[in-house]
Amino acid sequence: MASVSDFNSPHNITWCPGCGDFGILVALKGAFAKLGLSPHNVVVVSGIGCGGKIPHFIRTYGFEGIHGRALPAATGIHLANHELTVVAIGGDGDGCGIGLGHFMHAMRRNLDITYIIQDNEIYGLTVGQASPTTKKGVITKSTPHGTPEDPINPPLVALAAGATFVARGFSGDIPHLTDLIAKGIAHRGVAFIDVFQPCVTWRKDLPYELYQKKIYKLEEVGHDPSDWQAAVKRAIETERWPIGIFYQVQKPIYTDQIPFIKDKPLVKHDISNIDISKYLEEFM
Ligand SMILES: Cc1ncc(C[n+]2csc(CCOP(=O)(O)OP(=O)(O)O)c2C)c(N)n1
Ligand SMILES: [Mg+2]
Repeated sequence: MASVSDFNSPHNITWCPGCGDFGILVALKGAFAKLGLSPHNVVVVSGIGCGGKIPHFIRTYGFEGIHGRALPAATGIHLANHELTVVAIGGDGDGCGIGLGHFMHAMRRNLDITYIIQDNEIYGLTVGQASPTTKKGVITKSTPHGTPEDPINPPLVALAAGATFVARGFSGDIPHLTDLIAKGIAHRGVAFIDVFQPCVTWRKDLPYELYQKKIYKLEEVGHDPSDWQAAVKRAIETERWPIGIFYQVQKPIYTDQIPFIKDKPLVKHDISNIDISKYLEEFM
């Protein structure tokens, strides 16, 4: 059985000192180890951004795709071999800006994959523009008078789109986040985890201390994760910021409903006797 250090990558980490991505990386490795997964059974798929570099910093199979497209790649990998553990991960810009359509469709499909948003409420890699999750009125490089837009609320999007596991974590509480990611991966169906992740360079107005002051844990207030309406009420709270599992329900997963791959992943089917020459002729 693999331990946390088995997931250590030899590459130098290029995130800013103090970046919340470090906490997410440690929690992700911890969750893999906690579940007894081995590096060769796991694929971490990202888009582009500071957070999107994570496949380089963890020793599993990995794929750093293009901006906003972590989920289409993760979907393809999962449909080719659903015996692998597939974790898609990316920034708030990646998932709620250019990738928002993919985010919603992945949630409604109930693929048995996990999707994590590294939510620092800023475009980090491109040096500090407002993102879709930046709160109204916040001054950034691209919004010198404060952003005039209301933000997207990722857990609410996931709940509206039909996700069967919706949670939020905090990169400054690694044991809690590790447990949340492990529960998300263990969930049979799509699991979405929004992670509050301080950007110490471009969001100095949103430091660890503010998260610590505002956050409370859903499991400590008697929240019922099987109640969708209660989950929505928690997701739209603004005064205090709940973390933990908002919602979890069991529904048939995508691959169980496709007879050809239900019991055998696509990659394990014998294709040696399939003649595709007639289809190729069309393009010759
Ligand atoms: C198609 C395309 N559009 C825009 C960009 C430029 N770009 C790179 S990263 C990024 C946003 C990064 O923000 P986020 O996804 O929140 O990740 P973070 O850097 O904050 O972790 C953008 C707009 C790109 N690489 N590709
Ligand atoms: Mg970001």
